[in-house]
Amino acid sequence: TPYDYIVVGGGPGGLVAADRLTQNGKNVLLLERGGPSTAETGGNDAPPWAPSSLTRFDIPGEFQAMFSGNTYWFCRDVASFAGCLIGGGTSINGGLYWYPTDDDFSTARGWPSSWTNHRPYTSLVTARLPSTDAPGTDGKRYLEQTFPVIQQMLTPLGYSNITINSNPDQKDHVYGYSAYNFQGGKRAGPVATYFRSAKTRSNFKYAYWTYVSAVQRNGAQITGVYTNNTALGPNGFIPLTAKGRVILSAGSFGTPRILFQSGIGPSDMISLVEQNPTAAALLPPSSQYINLPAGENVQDNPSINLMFTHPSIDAYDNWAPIFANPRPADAAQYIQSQSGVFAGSSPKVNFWTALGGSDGKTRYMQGTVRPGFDSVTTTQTYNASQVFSITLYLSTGITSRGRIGLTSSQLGVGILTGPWFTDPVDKAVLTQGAQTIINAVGNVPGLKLITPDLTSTNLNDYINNYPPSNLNSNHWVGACQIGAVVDANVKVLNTNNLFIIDASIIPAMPTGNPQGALMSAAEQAIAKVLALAGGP
Ligand code: 6FA
Ligand code: ABL
Repeated sequence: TPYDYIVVGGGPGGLVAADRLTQNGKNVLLLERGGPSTAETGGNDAPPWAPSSLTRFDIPGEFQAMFSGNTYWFCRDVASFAGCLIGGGTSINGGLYWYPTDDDFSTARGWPSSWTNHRPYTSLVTARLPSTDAPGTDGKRYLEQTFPVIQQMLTPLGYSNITINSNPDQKDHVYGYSAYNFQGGKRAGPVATYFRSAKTRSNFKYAYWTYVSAVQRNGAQITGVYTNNTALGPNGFIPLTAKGRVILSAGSFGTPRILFQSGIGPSDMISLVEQNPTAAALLPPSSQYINLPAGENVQDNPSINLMFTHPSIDAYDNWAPIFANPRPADAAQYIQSQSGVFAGSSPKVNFWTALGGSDGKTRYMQGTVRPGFDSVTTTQTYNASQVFSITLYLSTGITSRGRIGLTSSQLGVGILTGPWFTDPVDKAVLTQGAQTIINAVGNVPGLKLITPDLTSTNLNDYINNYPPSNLNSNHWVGACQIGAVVDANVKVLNTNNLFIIDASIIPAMPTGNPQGALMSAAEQAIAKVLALAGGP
């Protein structure tokens, strides 16, 4: 059967799009390469201590366990973390959720002027998915020992304590409890909101385990999608209706790959596709290639970790036993009432500040504070049960950009040019911001910085020697940015009916972890697609 709209990818971008399209009466097919996540989507991968209705994707406190074991939820053919299951990144991420700032959608950040009025769209998102900074059903916070420590550190620097999402535009010298997109003590996000309502409509169909390799295209006109799911059409080909449209929502790595395999993108990328016989067979004739900078000029926050100890901290056994052998009282409390430590993920406190650079530009620095650590490097003895980490991210205002794309004719995707610190001013500003935080250690009795170990190294060397892949924050934007790859209606340039709605259209790094800004952008994008004449 031909469809009016085929949405490729069930991450936050695709789920917002599919829900609004079906709400407006359109016939929609959503194709997701992965499988279920939370229990309501058919998932049953629960920790041994929990009933199958509480999967690892439902339980926020299982977040740190996403990085060990058989991590089948990450895309195997993406050389960076990317969620390959329904919900995309939102089914496996830390759940930090920030309402966007006005600046995030400003022309200064690369948005067309028709996009700067984001608030009505942000309100649509926050009405369906309000944030919470006390995620359990009992409204209490747990494992919050880092909060008073951070408070004592930052207050003398002039920071104030705010409810972060009550004041989205206040991002200078502020801190507060971490806010999440969880509901009722469980991971919620777009799956428990947009996907849930789309599924109630008869004009909505979706398929898991369906990998889209390319769109079929006759010049500017898309006529269908090529998939590996032969149950959906002969050889897995699914046609569009005459006025039909395809929306690519396969994420920052997945969407450019589909473009390349459809003969859209830089010539070096398409030539790798030509070298792969299976993929080459699906390309349009070379006279129909569309040269667009897909994958180029991407951004991701450069981030570094600082590790500390303080006698008041409970490092929560560094989250190691949470899947197999959690603290019994915490597990029991969570099963009984979806409250306690497991109702939240690892980040507990966030802060932001504005920093000036030698180029006269303002950049924002975000701090994310969590009990536990990734890797401590120190010559000092320290008490591992008292360690907490501050991840410092440089966000809005960063000037560095890089490139992602195909790494070989095997068509895996990854980072071609790291986007971190390509502009030395970004590095200098993050170093300056980190120094200010380190200088505040003395504000708190008993607080010790253990990494970087300043008895054996200095901050500049620590940052200069930081392994580039560890600077990765998983916050990729810009690969198919508005103005360069898509137009102001998110239509791929030089095509009639191919659209993109995912993080790749965002032209520059938003102020916080991006899923809130992305969902607002998706609401705005789908409204523009629906309003655009010529569609089904
Ligand atoms: N963002 C936040 O705001 N807060 C966080 O705490 C946070 N944490 C993390 C995190 O801990 C990790 C480990 C990662 C990887 C990301 C985090 N992010 C966080 C970033 C956030 O999750 C992403 O910015 C966000 O999910 C991006 O949304 P998109 O819609 O752009 O893309 P996704 O990758 O989420 O979804 C793409 C979907 O398409 C997936 O379901 C994938 O399986 C599917 N897909 C890909 N290629 C496909 C294909 N060829 N055919 C069919 N389906 C395909
Ligand atoms: C995010 O937005 C980042 O993308 C994640 O990298 C981050 O989680 C979460 N939010 C929570 O702040 C960290 C984990 O806490 C680390 O243990 C892990 O090593 C790191 O992600 C991997 O990038």
